[in-house]
Amino acid sequence: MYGWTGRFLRINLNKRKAVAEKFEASFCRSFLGGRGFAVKILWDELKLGVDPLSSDNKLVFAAGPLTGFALPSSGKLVVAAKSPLTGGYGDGNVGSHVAVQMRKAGYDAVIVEGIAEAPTVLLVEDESVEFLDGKDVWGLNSFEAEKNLRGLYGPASGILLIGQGGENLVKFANVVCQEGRAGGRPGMGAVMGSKNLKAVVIVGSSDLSPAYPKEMQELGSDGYREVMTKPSFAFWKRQGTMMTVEWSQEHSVLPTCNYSEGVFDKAEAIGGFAMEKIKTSNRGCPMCNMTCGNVVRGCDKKESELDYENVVMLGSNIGLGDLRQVAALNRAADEFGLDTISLGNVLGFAMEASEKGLIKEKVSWGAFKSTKALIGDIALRRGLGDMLAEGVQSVAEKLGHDSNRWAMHVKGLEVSAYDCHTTPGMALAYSTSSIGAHHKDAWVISWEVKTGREGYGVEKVNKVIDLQRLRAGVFECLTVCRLPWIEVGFELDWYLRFLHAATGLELNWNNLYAVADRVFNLTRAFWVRESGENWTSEMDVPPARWFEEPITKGRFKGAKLDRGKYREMLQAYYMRRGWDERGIPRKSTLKVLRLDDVAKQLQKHVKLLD
Ligand code: PTT
Ligand code: SF4
Repeated sequence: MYGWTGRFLRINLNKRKAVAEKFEASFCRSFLGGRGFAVKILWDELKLGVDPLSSDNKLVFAAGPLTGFALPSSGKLVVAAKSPLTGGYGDGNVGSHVAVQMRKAGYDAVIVEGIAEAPTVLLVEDESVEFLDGKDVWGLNSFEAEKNLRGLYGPASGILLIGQGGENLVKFANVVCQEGRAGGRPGMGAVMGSKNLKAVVIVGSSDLSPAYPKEMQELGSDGYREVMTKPSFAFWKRQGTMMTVEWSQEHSVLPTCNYSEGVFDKAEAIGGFAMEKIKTSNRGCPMCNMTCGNVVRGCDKKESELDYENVVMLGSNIGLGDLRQVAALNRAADEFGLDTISLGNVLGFAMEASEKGLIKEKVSWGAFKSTKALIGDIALRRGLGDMLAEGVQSVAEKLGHDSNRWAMHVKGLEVSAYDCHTTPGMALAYSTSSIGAHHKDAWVISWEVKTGREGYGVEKVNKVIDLQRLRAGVFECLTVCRLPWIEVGFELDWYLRFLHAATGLELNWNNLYAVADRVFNLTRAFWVRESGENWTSEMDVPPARWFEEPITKGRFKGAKLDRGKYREMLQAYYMRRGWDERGIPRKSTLKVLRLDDVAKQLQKHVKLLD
C-alpha cells in the first residue's frame, strides 16, 4: 500500500498501553482518511449513548494520504470524538506539525481511549510510546505549556495541546498549537481534558514513500509554484481571511450584536485594511506557502493571530470595534484553548441576556475589560462563566423566557460568523453541516450573494450538496487545506494528480464523491443513532431569530427568512440526498453507498424507510 502508512496507533490511557494496528487497503479506498477514518472508527467503536466526557469516549487524530508530503498546504489533520457540546459527531481541522510527524512516525491516525490517572503528556517517537507525568504543564496556558514542551522535545517536534479551557471541561474548548492554530470547535479540547491528557507530542523519523517518488517531487514543486503565480496570491498574503470582514459588511451578513444585525458601525476599524496597519508578520501551518495567519500586537502587548471568524465573533458580534482589543481577546481564547466562534457567540448571548434583565450580572456590549475577565471566568468556570462554559443551547435552557429563540446554534453548535437573515442557502448549509452550525462543510454564501440571495430553489440545494461533497467530503478526508482552491483558485485536478503520485491509484472525481457521500451519510447515521426516535427534521432548522426578527439596518432593512419556504427547501435537500422526510438516510441510499451494515445497525434504533 502506498500513500497510507496502513497503521493506526491505539493508546489506552487507563492501562498505559499502546498498540500499532494494521488496516486493510479496502478501508482506505472506502474512507480515504481524516474525517472518513474518524467517523468510521467512532461509529464502529463507541457504545450508544456514551458520555462524551467519560472514559468510553475516544479521541481520534487522523491524517490523510497526502499529509506530510511536500505538497501545498498539506500539514493538517482532523481531531474528532463524540462531542460534549452537541452529543453528536464532532471534529475540527487543525494545521499542526503533529500531522506531519504522526505520518513520519508511521501512523495515519492515533486513537486515544480511556482516562489517565493523573495529568499526562503522551510522547510518541516512532515505535516508542511514553506516558509522561504532565503535572508540570497542567494548569499552564497553551502558550506556556507548548514553550515548555518544545524546550524538552525540540523545535521539530509536533505538539498538540489544551489550555485551561480543556482542563476545566469547557464544552467548546478546542485543541491548539503553534501559537495560533486551533481546531475541534465542538469541544474536542474538553474530551482531551476529560482524559487528563494535556498534550500529545510526536516525533517521526521516517520518510513517507509515495508510489511514484519522481512524479511526487515534480508535482510538489510545480504545485507550490502554481499557487504563487495566481493573481490573488499577493493580496491573500497581505490579508488572508481578514478581507472577508469588508465583504460581509458590504453584503449585510456581518454578525453584529448576537446576530441581530448584518452590518456593524465600526466594521472598517476591525477589517482587513485596519489589520494591515498593525500587522507585524505572517504565520501558518506546516507545508504551506500561503501562510495566512496575520500576527498583530494586541492592546495587552501580546502577539495574536487574526482570522476572519475570530475577529468577527470577538468584535462585531459583541459590539467591540477596536482591533487591538479584539486581538487581546483572541489571544486570551488561544491561551485558554477556547473556540473563538462559540466563545463570541456565548458572550453575545450573555450581553443580550444582561440587557434584557435575564441575568443579574452586568455584561455590556463592547466592554473590553469586563469581557476579558469573563473569558477567564469561562475558562476557569467561575461564577457566570461556569454557566456560559456549557454553551449557548444549555444557557438558554436554563434562562428560559424564550431565550432559545435568540440562542444562535444548530444542534448545539454555535453558528459561525455569517448572519443568515438574507441568505437561505447559507442557513441550509449551517443546518445540514456534519457537526452543527459550522461554515466549513459548505460556504455557499459567496455564491449565493453573487447569484441571488432571495431564492429557496433547488439550485441552492444542489450547490450546498456540491460544496458539501468537496469540502466536508474530499478536503476533510484528505485533510489538506481547502484555502488554496477557494482563495487563490488552485485548480481541483491538482489533487487527483497528487493522489496518483502518492497512492498509485487512478482516482477520478466520481470515486472521490462516492467516498464523500459515504462519509456524509455515515456521519448523519451517527447523529441519528444517538437520537433514536427523537430525531426529527427540526434538528436541521436554523435559529428562530432569523425567521422572526428582521434586521433593522443597512440595505436589507426589514429582511428575514421565510419558515415555510425554508422547510420546502429542506425537504428538497433530503430528497436529493436520498433521505426520508425526517432527514434519515433511506435503506436504499445506504445500500448504494455500501453501508448495508450501517443500515442494519441503525434499524435497531429507528425505523428506516426503503
Ligand atoms: C475552524 C474555526 C475557524 S475557521 C476559525 S478562523 W477561519 C477559528 N480559529 C480559532 C483560533 O484561531 N483560535 C481559537 N482559540 N479558536 C478558533 N476557532 C475557530 O475555528 C484555520 C484555517 C481557517 S481560519 C479556515 S476558515 C480554514 N478551515 C479549514 C477547514 O476547516 N478544513 C480544511 N480542510 N482546511 C481549512 N483551512 C482553513 O484553516 P475547526 P487552523 Mg481550524 C487562532 O478548527 O474546529 O475546524 O474550526 O485550524 O490550523 O487554525 O487553520 O476564518
Ligand atoms: Fe494553514 Fe492558511 Fe496555509 Fe491553509 S492557507 S494551510 S490555513 S496557513
